Amino acid sequence: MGYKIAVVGATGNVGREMLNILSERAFPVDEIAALASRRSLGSEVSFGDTTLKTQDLATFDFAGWDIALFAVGSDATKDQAPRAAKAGCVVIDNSSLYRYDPDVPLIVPEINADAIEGYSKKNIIANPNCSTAQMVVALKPLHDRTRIKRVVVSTYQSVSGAGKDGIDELWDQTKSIYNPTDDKPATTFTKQIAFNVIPHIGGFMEDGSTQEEWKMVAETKKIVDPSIKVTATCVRVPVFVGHSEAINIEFEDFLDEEEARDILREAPGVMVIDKREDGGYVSPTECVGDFATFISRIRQDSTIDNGLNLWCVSDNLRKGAALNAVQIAELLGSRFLKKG
Ligand code: 11C
Repeated sequence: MGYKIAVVGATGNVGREMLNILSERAFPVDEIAALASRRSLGSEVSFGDTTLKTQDLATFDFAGWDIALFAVGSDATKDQAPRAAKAGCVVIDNSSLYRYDPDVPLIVPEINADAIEGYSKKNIIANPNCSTAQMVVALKPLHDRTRIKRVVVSTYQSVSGAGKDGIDELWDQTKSIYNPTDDKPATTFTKQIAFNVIPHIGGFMEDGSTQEEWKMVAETKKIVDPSIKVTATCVRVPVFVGHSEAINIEFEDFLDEEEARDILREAPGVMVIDKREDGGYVSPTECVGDFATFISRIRQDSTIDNGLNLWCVSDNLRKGAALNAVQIAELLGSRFLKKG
């Protein structure tokens, strides 16, 4: 006995991870549909030991399906998610389209599981941006101990955040550096990404910040606490998978680094790796394929009264996208949906 699950955008990086994670976590599935745009029709994707042929999203009938995990851009989501939701299928959406809608819960299950109660207003639940998801997993347990006033975060975001095109661009450009006759100019990113870093993710806002930076501010407020001030600088780095973040936190009261380490060790979804020796911290290549958000370099910031610094790394395709969506589906199933 299980659920009827549709994965929308099944051929993309996040869609494929959704299928992997549903299988790895033995999600109770009665029937599964891999949906894609017409462009990808006929291609096959793996679900555990089985192979699924993609079906056409535009004509798929969502009636009788329990949950649709959406991993397509905002335009396709705008066209198709309301149709699925109206047909009675609960949409868990990885795009940014509904995240700031007051009638749509924005959920990180370890942090604000109870907010899922409101899902039935639109039959849609939003999944946060990858850089926000891992940060709030680190912030919330500390905020519960001693309120956070302000966060200053700098991100080091992998190219997979920009999809398959981002991965291909880093790969092709890196090869072309060694073979200059095969020049690969930047098309997905605004400057060369191989052997470089780019302080620009998403479009520019009027105040000079980028959309990615704005998302980290707005989503942290919605998921954790609207009173927390966040300022972010988001940077693309030549890493294939795994976002890293240097986070500076100012608390209302003093929090000792040892106590912070103990709190984080006990926190759901967190793995602390923090030894003050060579290699006693996590880097992105080590977190690929893992479910955890890794925290290292926890230390007092002595330049302010109540400050801490930490380093936070996670697989952006997993906790930042597919894993969090599947965790939401698990939460929805355990609290609200009857197995078929
Ligand atoms: C990136 N964080 O790394 C973005 C990708 O709002 O879900 C995800 C964008 C989003 O480029």
